[in-house]
Amino acid sequence: MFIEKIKSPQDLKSLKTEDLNVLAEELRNVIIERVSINGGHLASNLGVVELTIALHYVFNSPEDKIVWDVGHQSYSHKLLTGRFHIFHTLRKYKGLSGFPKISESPHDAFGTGHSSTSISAAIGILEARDIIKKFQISNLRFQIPNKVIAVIGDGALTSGLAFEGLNHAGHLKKDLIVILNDNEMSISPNVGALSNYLNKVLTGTFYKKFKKETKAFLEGIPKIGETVAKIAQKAEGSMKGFFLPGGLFEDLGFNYLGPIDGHDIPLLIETLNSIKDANEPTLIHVVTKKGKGYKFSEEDPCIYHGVGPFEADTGIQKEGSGVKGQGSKAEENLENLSVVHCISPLAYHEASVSMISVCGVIGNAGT
Ligand SMILES: Cc1ncc(C[n+]2csc(CCOP(=O)(O)OP(=O)(O)O)c2C)c(N)n1
Repeated sequence: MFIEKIKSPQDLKSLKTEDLNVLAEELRNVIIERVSINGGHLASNLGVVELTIALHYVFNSPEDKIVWDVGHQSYSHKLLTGRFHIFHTLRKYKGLSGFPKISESPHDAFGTGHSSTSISAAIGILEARDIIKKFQISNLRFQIPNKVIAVIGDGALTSGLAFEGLNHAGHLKKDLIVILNDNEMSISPNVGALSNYLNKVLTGTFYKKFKKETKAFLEGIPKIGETVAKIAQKAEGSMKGFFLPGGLFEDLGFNYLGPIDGHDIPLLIETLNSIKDANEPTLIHVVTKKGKGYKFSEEDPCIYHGVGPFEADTGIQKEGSGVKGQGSKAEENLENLSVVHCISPLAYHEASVSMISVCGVIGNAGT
């Protein structure tokens, strides 16, 4: 197995690109096996396997800082940064944390659990880097950071704190890299205006509308209009890149790339290589499938977001794992209440507080 030999991301870089898909399969198997025994976050982790490989293949952690938002998708990151041999201790007493933890590894750039903090945290690291350089501060007990990458899901991006970060980044114009991991899911399906916007981007609505309107406009120009429209149509391929999505992020001061297939490792590597030395804020819109590669979590990523122990072959949750179908009436009520969080912030708050208590009692993976 490749994964057994990877003691640090440097070892990963010695693999051929054609071996990386095999590595992705290995990572998925290790994650499914371990979560089925220890419980934990499953669907979010399975969705970012290829993205994590590509990030560590292109960047140089720990000098380059990867900041995982929420942190519930960092299992592949842990496995590729020298923690494979202790991965069996995941979420156990004195074992590996289920989230990035600064004291656990130099590769964990920021401790998380709270959602939507990654962009602001990444800006903080960049600011510190530039102050150290500007004032030539020496005798540091740590390496000066180089590039900083925030990886944030479309669910976490809907929070106000994430927008503060985008706003700040667009103002500072530093070389921040934001990876938007868009799987159209929060814990449950994502809702809201931003979600609608991203959905339009994915379905190409913007481009189609632009194309229709531009064609009509060009054709309306007397005499030369039709010819110009024909030329424009021929140039469609290249125009697509200019006029497709991302307007919202461009307006906030980001250079926008995407949407790209988040399971295509060569494409991810090529895209990351193309922007890694950019000196302006860049956002790459990556599209992934939550729960990817495991039948049960692909079919129901919501149930497999955070799970207690289960049978890996059948996906059936084990007795007392505290998830759907096992619980008391109170738990059922809380579960019903949690469904409401999509529409009512107050109900969401109440549901979160209640669910946190339930998670504590039943040993579930958490929210
Ligand atoms: C402040 C705060 N609110 C709510 C949560 C609960 N929570 C856990 S993951 C998550 C969002 C998950 O969606 P996304 O960021 O798209 O990641 P995905 O799981 O889809 O990969 C939320 C809201 C949290 N961790 N912190």
